[in-house]
This record gives sequence, structure tokens and C-alpha cells, in this order.
Amino acid sequence: MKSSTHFRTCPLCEAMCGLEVQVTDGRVTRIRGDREDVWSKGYLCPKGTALGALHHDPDRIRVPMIRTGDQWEEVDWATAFAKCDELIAGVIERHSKDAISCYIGNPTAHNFSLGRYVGLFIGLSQLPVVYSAGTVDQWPKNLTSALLYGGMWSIPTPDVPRTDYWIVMGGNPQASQGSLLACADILGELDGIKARGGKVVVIDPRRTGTADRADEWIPIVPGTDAAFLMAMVNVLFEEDLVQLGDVADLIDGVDAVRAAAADFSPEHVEQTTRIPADVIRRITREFASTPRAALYGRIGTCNQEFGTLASWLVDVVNILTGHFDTPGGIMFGKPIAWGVGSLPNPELADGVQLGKWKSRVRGIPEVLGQVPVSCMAEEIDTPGPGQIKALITIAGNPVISAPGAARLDAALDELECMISLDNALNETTRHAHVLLPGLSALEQPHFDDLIPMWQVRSAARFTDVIFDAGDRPAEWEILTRLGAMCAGMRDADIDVAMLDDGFFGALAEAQGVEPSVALAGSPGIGPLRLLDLQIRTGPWGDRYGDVPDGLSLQSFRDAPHGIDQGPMVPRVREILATPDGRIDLAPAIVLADLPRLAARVERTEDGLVLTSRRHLRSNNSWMHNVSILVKGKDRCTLLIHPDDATAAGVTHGDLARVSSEAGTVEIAVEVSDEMMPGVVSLPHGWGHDKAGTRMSVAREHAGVNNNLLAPVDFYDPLSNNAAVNGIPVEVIPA
Ligand SMILES: Nc1nc2c(c(=O)[nH]1)N[C@H]1C(S)=C(S)[C@@H](COP(=O)(O)OP(=O)(O)OC[C@H]3O[C@@H](n4cnc5c(=O)[nH]c(N)nc54)[C@H](O)[C@@H]3O)O[C@H]1N2
Ligand SMILES: Nc1nc2c(c(=O)[nH]1)N[C@H]1C(S)=C(S)[C@@H](COP(=O)(O)OP(=O)(O)OC[C@H]3O[C@@H](n4cnc5c(=O)[nH]c(N)nc54)[C@H](O)[C@@H]3O)O[C@H]1N2
Ligand code: SF4
Ligand SMILES: [Mo]
Repeated sequence: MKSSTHFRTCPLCEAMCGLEVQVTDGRVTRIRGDREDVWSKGYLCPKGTALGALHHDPDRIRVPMIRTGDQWEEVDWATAFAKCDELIAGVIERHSKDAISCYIGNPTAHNFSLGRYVGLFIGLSQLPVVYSAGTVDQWPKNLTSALLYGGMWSIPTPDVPRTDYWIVMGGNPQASQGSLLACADILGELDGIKARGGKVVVIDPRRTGTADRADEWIPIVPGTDAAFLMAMVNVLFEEDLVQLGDVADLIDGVDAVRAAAADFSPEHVEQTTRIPADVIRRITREFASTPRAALYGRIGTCNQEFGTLASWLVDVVNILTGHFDTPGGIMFGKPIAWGVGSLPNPELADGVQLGKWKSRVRGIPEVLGQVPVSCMAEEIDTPGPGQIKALITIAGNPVISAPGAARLDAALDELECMISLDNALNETTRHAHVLLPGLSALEQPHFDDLIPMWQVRSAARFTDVIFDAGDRPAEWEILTRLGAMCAGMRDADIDVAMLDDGFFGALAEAQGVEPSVALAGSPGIGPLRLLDLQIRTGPWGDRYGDVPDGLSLQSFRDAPHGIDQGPMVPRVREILATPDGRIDLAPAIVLADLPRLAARVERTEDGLVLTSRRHLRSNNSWMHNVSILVKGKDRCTLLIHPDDATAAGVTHGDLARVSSEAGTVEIAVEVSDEMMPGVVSLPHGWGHDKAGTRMSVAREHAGVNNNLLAPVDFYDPLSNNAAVNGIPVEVIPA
């Protein structure tokens, strides 16, 4: 028996837990939290223990495959790339390069090589339109961060370990473990706030697991967060509670915000939000008077009709109360290694300009280079110049995750070329002509690239490979090759190593390091070499010898439990990249959306509205094939308040028919007073009953796809982000 122990970072979510992985005779026999890990100190969740099951999953795709009709054939890599070349070159010849598009999915941000190389893919391919999961996620936050701070990934995060008053809106860290907020054992930190005499308030239409652990749960009507936050701003000015603190000299537009909030008194918004005016006043006073307080808004405040206004107001309230860029408030992370994914976007150098182009079919103006992902289907199935004929999906499952799911599912079959870089044959990739598998997490190194931008400490750890992948290519090589093919290069002429040298050299130069010095100093190729550059030119780096005790990749190889450089520090002056070096608290394009909010305040919903939720044991759509994670009680259920269930004529366990303007699903009812009246909830990421997939376990726990109910034209027009929360629905017995 041959046994070994490995220390690694879990790549599944933003908590980035340190794991201890035991391998016996080539199989993972145990995974537990690494107690010596400097960052997570032994914490982990059930998903982390499933990395072995994911790796050993017999359904996981390990060999490239080509589809003809409904037949899949396993091929070698040379044959797979030759097929990609033939398909891509064919589309370019028959149509043009502009007929190619791509979809970038969520795991890209968590994957060692995809996260670092997706930018090279985009740069090489120069595709006219790129779609991503970002427009069903955090695009409003990207937009407001670009407007306020000049960087779309400069997103301040709550300093949970040091705050004494934490308001959580539209996030459920009990399930998600934190989002745009990297903090290991987030519920432990929440308990810590209470233990030191502080307070946690959860504002959510659902009494979530986080709300259960908090001091106070305030139910809110979905989509009305911006109205609630405007009322907070109104109270701050009315009661003279505004104090900008240390950043006062950087802030413009305070008077414009005051004027904008004048019409949104707590009394005016209470009926729409269903939060009593006295509660709004009390929370505002408590928040403003606590020296260390942080207001946090996450996906519930983004994936909705007023995503941009709500995301903007989260920062505005923190700034107006002196809870910005200060310990215990919202702060910017300080990554030990700068991220390729968060490098400044040159297009923002002169500030944010929206609508540089429009989507072809619906004419939707772009925002930060993207139109809603729900445009993808119509761009594929509507004939005319510019129609998408080739699609490359990168670690994404849009057939499940994007609104208007049914039309997309049908449209993908019309493509002349679909190539999926993915480890599963699932609802999306079953339409591909070529399926190119990446490596499993345990077959590749790890070191997060983007997430440390909002990490509550500057801590990191390097993970080495546990299982040798043989001569299978890593995803960065595949991406680079596909990017070059989209640019019109033929497979035989593509020199991946040369392209990588060019990419690396340019990044080194941008960091002020002579490319030849960096090339000689950081051996190897690909993301490992790049990581060495990121660390060495980061804030604690050795700058290739210029800083004697500075860090390099080797420092992390020598420290298997990680390196911790301490908590977040005030650094807005270093981060600010707006053209005038100041923070405009009242951007004109945001204020221009206020009449829409004012109109919403006049309207009171009377029917039911649908929201989304997550579960600790799921990860979007792609971990339902792990039996230890899906066993037990069915999780894909319609949560509904007892009064609404009675009104709809359904009881616990019944099958209900849920309909929206977009579609209908049938699903088991779970009656619970954890929902506020008038709001129902379905998890996203389910609906695994499609023919032609290879997910034997997930198929047994299929659930329904809640995006069949999401209308494509229900989105936040400022940011182009989908509104998958607050969808009007009707519930009747099935
Ligand atoms: N109604 C509703 N819809 C939502 C949401 C919601 O709350 N409600 N949430 C939205 C959010 S926040 C997100 S991020 C999106 C997610 O949307 P997507 O990113 O489209 O979906 P995922 O389910 O994350 O699918 C990930 C895909 O990547 C593959 N994969 C996993 N790991 C790897 C890897 O290492 N390499 C490669 N090459 N492939 C890999 C999986 O097999 C799967 O096909 O869904 C969004 N959709
Ligand atoms: N276990 C697990 N962890 C995950 C994921 C997963 O699928 N499973 N996905 C990862 C990804 S990609 C992301 S983006 C993050 C998301 O992380 P979170 O933002 O924490 O996401 P959720 O857990 O879906 O919590 C969203 C909450 O918003 C509430 N909500 C819905 N609509 C509204 C509204 O209009 N206003 C308010 N105030 N609240 C509303 C919902 O009831 C829900 O409780 O999680 C990540 N972590
Ligand atoms: S919380 Fe769970 S999924 Fe997230 S990093 Fe930790 S072990 Fe992995
Ligand atoms: Mo997400």
C-alpha cells in the first residue's frame, strides 16, 4: 500500500480552504481541513471533501470526443484539434471571423490556467462579442466599481473579521460561503461579531441559514433593495448622520446624492419594500452610529431589476457613514500576487463609456463589453449578417444557467461549429461537435488569481499537482490554440510556446520588468511561470532580486500551509483609477435611472414573485453528479409561505405547476414560513433530465431548470444583468 498526504487549496469557491488530501494506491481516501493552514485553519465544507469523488467520477470526460449525430467518438488530441481547425476555418471561410462567439462560465474564475489565460484567448481571437455568466451574476457591481473607483474588479468587501455591525443583503453565506467576499469560515466570523457584542442583520425575502444565525432578519420584497437603501440615504441626510471620515477629500457628488434621496423617505418606500419606516430609521441609526460597521450586498441585489442602483447604493451608504476603506467597514483586498483577470482595462482609461455597440437582434447597448447572456440564443437562431455560426463554451453550462434556457437549448443545434472546453457531457456540451476536457482539480496546480481582490486577509498558498495527467494538455494550451484558430491561424502553424512567451513578456514589461530578465528568472512555461511573475512583482515580491527577502513562487513551495501578510489595509488612494483620481458618488448614468426606481415605488406587487437560492452541497449546475452531495432529502423544491400555499391550493409535498411569462415547470412544494408571504424560491442549477448527457447520478436527481421561468427581457438595463429574482409567477396544483 502506497500512501501520501498532500496540502492543497480547494478551488470550488471563494473561501479557498486549505485541505489535507490523503491518497492511497492512486485513490483519494480522505480529505479534511488542513488545521495548520494559515488562512482557513482547518475549516472546510462538504464540497471540499468531494474533490476525490469529482476526480474519480467515471462520468468525467478525460479524452477528447467528436460528435456525429448523436454518436460520440473518443479521439486523440491531434485528431480533436484537427477537427476544431476544420470547423473554425470552415466558418471563417463561409461567413467571417465575426460569426464566431464564445461563452465563458463561472469555473473559469476558479481554475488555475483558465483564469490566467482566458484574457489571452480573447486577445488573440478578437471575437466581436463575448458572453459570460457575469451578466447573470455581478455585472452591476462591475459597473459601479468601474464608475466609482475606475476598475471593474476593484470591489470593496466587508471586513467581516473586524466589524461590529454587519448588514447582509441578498447574500446567503451559509450556503455560498461568501461571494465577492473571500473569508474562510464565514459563519464562524459571523458568530465572532455577536460574541464581541456586535450585531448581524440579514435583509432577504427568505429567512436563510445566515438569517437564522444573525440577530435580526428583515424580509424585503425582491427587487426593492434600491428603494430601501435610498431611504437609508434619506435618513442619513435628514438626521445629519453623514460623515465621510478619512476619504472626505476624495469624494465628489455628496450634494447630488442628498438631492436624489430627498423623495425617498422611509414612509414613502415602506409599502413597496414592506419594511416599516421605523425599522428603516432604526437600522440606519444603528449602522451610522457603530464605529466599525459594514453593509454588504450580493447576488440578490445584483440579479434583479435594479441591480445597478442597489449595488451603487451599497457603496454609497458605506461611504456616507465613514465605513469605507477603514478596518471593520468595506475595504479593498491586497493580493500577494496581482491577478491577470483583474488587470486594468485600458478601455476604462478615459472613464466608463456605455453603448459603444449594440446587440444585433434586440439592439441592446453593451455595458463593459457585454450584452445580456440571454441574447445568445436569438443571435444564433436569427438569420442575417453577423449571425453566430460558431460558439466556443469555456467551463460553462448556459443551457441551465441563462434566462430563456429553452430557446438556447434549441438554438445550439443550429450551430455549424460548437466546441466545448469542459469536463462534463451535460445539458450544454451535448450540443458540441467537439468536447475538449480539461484536467481535474487534482491534476493541476492551484493559486487563485481573481478572488484575492476581495479577500479579507492577504493570505495565499500554492498547490501542486497530486495526480499526473500524462501527456494531456492543460486548459491554457487548449485555450491558446483555440484563440489562435479563431484569429485565422491554421492548427499546423500554431506555436503555443511562442504565443505564451509573447504573452508573458508583455505582462512582465507592464510590471516594469525587462522581459528577458523575467524569462530567465521564471523558468518553465504557462501559468506556473506566470504565477512566479505575479508573486515576484506583487506587493511583497522579490522583483527578481531587487528586494532581497521578497517572495517568489519558491517561497510558497517552501511554505505548504501558506503565507499570511495580515488583514486588509486602507488603500483606496492606491486603487483609485478614475480619470480625475476622485470618487464621483453621483455618476450621471446612475442618477438617470432613478425615475425608473421612483415609478417602481409607486407600484405594489400583489401576485407571487420567484427568487433563486443556493445550497451548501451544490455548486451552480455542475456538482450534482457526486452522490455524497446529492443524497438525502430532495433539494430542488418550490419554497412557499403557508398562506400562499393555502391560497394556491397546494400542500407540502404536492407537485405544483409554476408558470411565468417565459415558461412552466412542475415541481414539489415545500411549505415553510422561512419565505416571506408573496415570494417563492427555487434553486438554480437543476434540470438534469435531458437526453444525451453523461451524468448518471445527476439524472437520478434531475430537478427542474428555474431559468425556464426567467424571461429574457427582464434585466437591469443599466448593467445588462439578468433579473432572475422578482419574476412574477403563478402557482397552481399540477
Ligand atoms: N436563475 C438563476 N440563474 C443563475 C443564477 C441564479 O442565482 N439564479 N446564478 C448565476 C451565477 S451567479 C452563475 S456564476 C452562473 C453559472 O453559470 P455557468 O458558469 O454557465 O454554469 P456552471 O453551472 O457553473 O457550469 C460550469 C461548467 O463548467 C464545467 N467545469 C467545471 N469545472 C471545470 C474546469 O475546471 N474546467 C472546465 N473546462 N470546465 C469545468 C462544468 O462541467 C459545467 O459545464 O449561473 C447563473 N444563473
Ligand atoms: N454551495 C454553493 N456555493 C456557491 C455557489 C453554489 O451554487 N453553491 N455558487 C457560487 C457563485 S457562482 C456565486 S455568484 C455565489 C453567490 O453567493 P450569494 O450571493 O451568497 O448567493 P445565494 O446563496 O444564492 O444567496 C442569495 C440570497 O439573495 C436572496 N434574494 C433573492 N432576491 C433578492 C432581492 O431582491 N433582494 C434581497 N435583499 N435578497 C434577495 C435569496 O433569497 C438568497 O438568500 O455563491 C458561490 N458559492
Ligand atoms: S467552503 Fe467548501 S467549497 Fe468552498 S473552498 Fe471551502 S471546502 Fe471548498
Ligand atoms: Mo456566480
